[in-house]
Amino acid sequence: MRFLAAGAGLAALGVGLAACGGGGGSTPAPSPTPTPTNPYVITISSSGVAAPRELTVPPGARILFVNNDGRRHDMTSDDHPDHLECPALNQVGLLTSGQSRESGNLVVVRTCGFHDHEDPNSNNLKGQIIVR
Ligand SMILES: [Cu+2]
Repeated sequence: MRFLAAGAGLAALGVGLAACGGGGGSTPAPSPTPTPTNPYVITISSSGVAAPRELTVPPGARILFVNNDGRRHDMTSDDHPDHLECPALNQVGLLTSGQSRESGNLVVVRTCGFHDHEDPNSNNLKGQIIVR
């Protein structure tokens, strides 16, 4: 009886190993935590040009400004120098080289001009965000 019991035990163990081996290779990797992405991005290129120059967004959107230029840019709402048109844009502010920052939520349906406060006459650094 003792051998029989031992044999049954080994058989059960064998089945267990086979089942385990069969599924071992296909275990899915844990999915990484999703990074929040903002589809509304204005990028200042290495040649100091902001693009896109015109961007249409729904009310409540935030705009991510990315500074890929080698120098800093102070991105603010029109008008200059008061910056009162769309105050949420002023949250972007000073971006050093390589820095990026989001605006506040653009909740008012209107067109928001922006510019580099330190270079207010540069058309390369001006643009419009249409909130509608
Ligand atoms: Cu300004």
